[in-house]
Amino acid sequence: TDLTPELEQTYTSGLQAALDSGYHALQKGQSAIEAVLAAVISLEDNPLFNAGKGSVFTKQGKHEMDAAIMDGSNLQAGAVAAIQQIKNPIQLALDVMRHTEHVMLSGQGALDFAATRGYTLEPDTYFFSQQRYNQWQQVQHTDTTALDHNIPVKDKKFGTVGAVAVDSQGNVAAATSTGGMTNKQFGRIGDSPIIGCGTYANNHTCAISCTGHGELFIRAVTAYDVSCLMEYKGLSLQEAMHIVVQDKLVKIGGEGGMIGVDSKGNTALLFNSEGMYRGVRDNTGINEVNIYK
Ligand code: SD4
Repeated sequence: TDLTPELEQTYTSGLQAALDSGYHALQKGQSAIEAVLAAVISLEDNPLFNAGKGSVFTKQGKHEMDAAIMDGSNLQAGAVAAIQQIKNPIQLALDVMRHTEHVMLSGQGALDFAATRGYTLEPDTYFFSQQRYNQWQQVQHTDTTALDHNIPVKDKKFGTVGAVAVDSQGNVAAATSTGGMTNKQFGRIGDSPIIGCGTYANNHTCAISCTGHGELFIRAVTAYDVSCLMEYKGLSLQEAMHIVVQDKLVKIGGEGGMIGVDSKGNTALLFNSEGMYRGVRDNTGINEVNIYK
């Protein structure tokens, strides 16, 4: 691995903490939605990952975040796009789902809505991390929209965060949150908040959360494509995800990966990128965190 033992340990405990917060929500009898919310909030609050605190820098040196959450039991969804200064974008996405008649709010409109729900704005400095700043410095004066490729440890994994869960009722949910891509254009929106692209959940098929080069994930309609392959071709989650990640995305140069779960509790975690930090926990005793290929 290209990580120092210390950094490796920090990533591992960050992932485990997120898994635990999601799992404990389920143990308390909460729904899959509450579980993915808890897991993603834990990752947004962790500056190691590219979501909430620790989000990457835009070309203008700001942090613009996207997030979405979806309930597979009724196909309800909420999303926010290109928002600044919100500590937990995934919470705001859930509020859009629960307290508006809309699915997605962006920019200032999303912030106006947040104010009506009692959110306060964090200063830009809250989102700062040296690692993301260094990354941005390397590409700031170019036209490159860097993937998360250039951090000092030469880590080529993406930092977007996501969670999928199934609860005891067989309801699935998915949540994704991201700062997007380093040096992205002001106003650029990635796949994460777009239902069916970076995020999707449907009890009849699966819940999916993606990370990777968003433009390609939008064009491939990735998350819904996995669901479609299951629904209309009768494929298993693993088979469907394999086609999308290892074949369809690869053919158009779409680097990244995804995590998924179906209503029976089958899971799949696949990527065509150099790596993907990931973990699984369930009630049969499986509790695994993996930061290696
Ligand atoms: C995006 N999919 O905005 C995200 C990028 C990502 O870690 O995964 N970054 O395109």
